[in-house]
Parts: sequence; C-alpha cells; structure tokens
Amino acid sequence: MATGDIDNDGRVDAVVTTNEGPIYILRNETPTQNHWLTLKLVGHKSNRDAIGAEVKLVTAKGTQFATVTTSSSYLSSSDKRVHFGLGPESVAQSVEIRWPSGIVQTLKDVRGDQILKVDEAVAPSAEKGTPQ
Ligand SMILES: [Ca+2]
Repeated sequence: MATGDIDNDGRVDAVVTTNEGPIYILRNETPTQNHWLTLKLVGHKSNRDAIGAEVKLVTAKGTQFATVTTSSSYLSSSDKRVHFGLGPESVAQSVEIRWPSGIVQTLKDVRGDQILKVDEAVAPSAEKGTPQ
C-alpha cells in the first residue's frame, strides 16, 4: 500500500496492490470543511528530495510534527510531500523545517489549502515558499 494525494485536493488517497490480483486506487472523497497544507520540500544543500527533513507545524489548535520519507509499507513508496490537516484553522502560525544539512528554516502565517513548494534556504533571501 502507498499513500499520497493523487489528485492534489488535500485529501490523502491510497493505492493497494494484491498478489496476482488487481490494483485498487482508493480516492478519498470525504466531504469536509477542514483545512490542510501540503509541503513539497526541495533540498539544495541537503538531498534534493529532502528525505529526513523534520517539519514542525503550529496552529492555534496545537503542534504537529512530520518527517519527510517515502517509506511506509512493504514494496511501495509513498508521496514524499508532507501533509498536515489543519482542522478549522485556515492558516498555520508557523512551519519550522529542520533540513538534513542542519539548516533550520521558519515560515510564518502560512495559508492553508495549498501545496507549497519550499526550497531549502541556502541564502537568507530564500525564506518563502512558492505555491504550486
Ligand atoms: Ca486526494
């Protein structure tokens, strides 16, 4: 089984294979008013896929953590983008990224309901992300 947002709508989908059987694509079509944020991290000093980067996201409702990885299940590779559910909050107060290189990058007041590409800040001017 692999998970990821196949249709980029903010709801995580899944793909399941079976031995000598069909592949199942489980599209998440759950109706919801909740907000979300997906981060696509691009390393420059760190590895390009940002594998191992640790992300701390803070909203008014609390703090969440995630680590960039593709591993999750047997013989599969999942979406390397980091997905956060924001619940009723439409903005993340802060997003702190600890890159494998040791660089720590913090974004403030990040709007939800978007896929945000974040380049590793190897120069002080590269702090902001780019909506996808
Ligand atoms: Ca989806």
